[in-house]
Amino acid sequence: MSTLVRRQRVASQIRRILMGEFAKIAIDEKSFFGVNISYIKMSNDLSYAKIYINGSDELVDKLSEDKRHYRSIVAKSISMRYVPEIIFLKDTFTEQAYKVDRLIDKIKEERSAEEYDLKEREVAELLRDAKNILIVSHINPDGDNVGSTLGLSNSLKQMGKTVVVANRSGIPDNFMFLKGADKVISTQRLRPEFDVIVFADCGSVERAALEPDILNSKARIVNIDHHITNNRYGTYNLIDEDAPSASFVVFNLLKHNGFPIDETVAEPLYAALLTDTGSFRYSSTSSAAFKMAAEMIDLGVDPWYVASNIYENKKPSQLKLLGRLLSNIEYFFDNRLALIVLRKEDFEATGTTVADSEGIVNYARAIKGVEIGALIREEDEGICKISLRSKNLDISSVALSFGGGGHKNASGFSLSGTPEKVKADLISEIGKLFD
Ligand SMILES: [Mn+2]
Repeated sequence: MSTLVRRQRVASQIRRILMGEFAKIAIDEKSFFGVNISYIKMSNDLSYAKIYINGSDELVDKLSEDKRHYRSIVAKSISMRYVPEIIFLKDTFTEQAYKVDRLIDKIKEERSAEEYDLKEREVAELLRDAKNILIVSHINPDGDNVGSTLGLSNSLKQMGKTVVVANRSGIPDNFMFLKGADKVISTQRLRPEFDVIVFADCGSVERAALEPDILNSKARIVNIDHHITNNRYGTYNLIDEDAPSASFVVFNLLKHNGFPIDETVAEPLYAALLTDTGSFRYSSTSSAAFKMAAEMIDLGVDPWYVASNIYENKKPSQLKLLGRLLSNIEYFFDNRLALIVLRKEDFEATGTTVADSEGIVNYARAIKGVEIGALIREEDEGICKISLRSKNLDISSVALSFGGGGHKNASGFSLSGTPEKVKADLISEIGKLFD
């Protein structure tokens, strides 16, 4: 046997014996918990073993004091004429490697922050040079869509730009109090006359449902978003996945580049932040979210005015719809999935429209023990829209598998088929998450 092989064999025997001993001690002695031998260096003549310990200085001192004891333990379980002397040393290599790793992470972080700042400046320059700007978001807009598009538009208008905000499905009633909401037009009424098209809070081009002549015009596309699933369709993609709302991305763009931010800009941006964080409840509610909210309030935003307009403005017909669906919630997988199906006849019977069901899926998630809440909403011509909400599981993968997108806790997609067919497909896909 070569001496190298022999050295390695003895080293691995010593490692096994000592690790076994450490594990025994760790039962009563906390400082031994998780202690590890990084490596063992045997002298050529096997007269001593340097044992590198991944642990505190105190621990290595303690081991060194008892090195004779450990040598005798090794002697009992190993058949050698001369048992190597044992020397315990602190393993500083692993520690250093860890420090180097942290350093590399930090450099990478700094570099990507620099890249982001650069992109922000490029987008600002593009907007500063543009004359005609179109701002859009996705169909059936939510608060973040409405607020980020209006906040951006109100600022750019103060810079003398011609700005049009358009949405295929119009603005929900409870956001009509925001300045500029009454000026939003349908995407079907647009003409291809824009230098720049800004998409805000819109994960893919298709969701904005722009007419082909608008989309294929020479306009450059700015894609401002915070969805992880955004497919980076813009000429410029300003995407901050850690942002609590798209309005947060807009706010920083305006603030860092000295664009006007008065109350008429702050109010829609705040409304967007409020709604997208679930009134500062979701895990996206970072300290940065509260800092932005504080700045908005300093600019004159009245939180109760905004919240009461958005949340305490329901029509009796909406509550009728709510009552109808609450009594029809279905449960699957030992109540881990709660499912609401809204059919066309539900809207007809209560005199409501699809827009009146915004936020309804949250009732399914709000139930004790439920991990995923789902809403299947029958829309036009055999198309269903599915909204998913989870407490902790990542459901963006389910939405992605059906061609949709979103966040970890809130995702959605559309499928063609009857509600019954869609329901069966959805349940089987969600089942995979519970396996
Ligand atoms: Mn959003």
